[in-house]
Amino acid sequence: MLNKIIKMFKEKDGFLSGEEMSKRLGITRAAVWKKIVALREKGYEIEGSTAKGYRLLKTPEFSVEELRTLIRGDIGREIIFFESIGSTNTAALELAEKGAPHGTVVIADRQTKGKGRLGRTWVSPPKKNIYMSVILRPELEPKDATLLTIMTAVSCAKGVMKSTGLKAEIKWPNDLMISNKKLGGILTEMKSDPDGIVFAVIGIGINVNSKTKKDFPPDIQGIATSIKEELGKIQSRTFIIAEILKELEHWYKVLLTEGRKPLFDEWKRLSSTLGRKVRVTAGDNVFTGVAEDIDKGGMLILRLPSGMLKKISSGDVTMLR
Ligand code: BTX
Repeated sequence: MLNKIIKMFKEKDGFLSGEEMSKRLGITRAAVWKKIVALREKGYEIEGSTAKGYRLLKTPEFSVEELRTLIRGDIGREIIFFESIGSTNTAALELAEKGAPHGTVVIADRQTKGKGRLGRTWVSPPKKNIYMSVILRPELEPKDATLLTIMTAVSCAKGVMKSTGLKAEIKWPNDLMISNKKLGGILTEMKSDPDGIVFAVIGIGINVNSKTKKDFPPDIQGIATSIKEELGKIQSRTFIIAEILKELEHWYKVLLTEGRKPLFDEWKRLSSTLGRKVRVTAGDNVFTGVAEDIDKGGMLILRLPSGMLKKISSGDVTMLR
């Protein structure tokens, strides 16, 4: 119902009368008033005039109701929002296990146990950044799960670019970077059986309005950035999420209908890794070389100083020059 009211406000520039709203929504004028109060509590600035009705002046920086009005496709048709949760990925895995449909999105204002890869922590200051997980049910083999990470990285970089104008780059395998600092990360988890992937959860963390010095511990301050820090002003998480979900919808279809080539071409255009001298830490092994390419499974192809090629399935990349 709140989504409908927001949509009605957006369709009209001026005031909406209480009578018109009550007619269109099929509720009493007293009930309309209650909905207006609920929206104001969520941060919407709504002017009320006895003679003219209601007019929307300002929407909050993040609103799940507004986000729902911006979704057109399968991804995000169902959005589950938590003010606080351990990890949106863990919540999404549980929901997927219980049968949540393809495209279900879990979003939180705050994570108390945000997860990175390999048991690391994703620092998640409240009400500032994007913490979001998307449930997918792709017809893919588990060995191709990296395609989902690649697809998500492309969608995030393009979504950030379209909503903010910032040119985010992708550092293999799962980092979103701006000026060599970490803007975001992707964590793909899945359940599979002998027939293939049963479901996958792609977790997206993007620093939107965090202040690195204030919101992050000292060990991350030197390596992290946020959209606000790059642009100098608060950005709306609603619109950034909406653009990312739109991109995901697009690239998921491209992957299923045209295969991986267009996706890989776009990834390569957005990559900050290829062509660079890098050090890759993969478990106990450290390799240095030039990042030449990714193979069709998303593995990094490194040209070692000996001239030999080495394929790496996962690891942490440091740029050397
Ligand atoms: P990663 O293992 O590549 O990166 C984790 C590392 O990044 C940490 O060890 C730390 O050094 C650094 N780091 C931690 N928090 C931040 C931050 N906010 N900004 C920049 N650097 C940071 C990357 O793992 C995958 C992250 C996925 C996060 C999303 S949030 C929604 C979903 N739910 C969940 O629990 N995880 C995902």
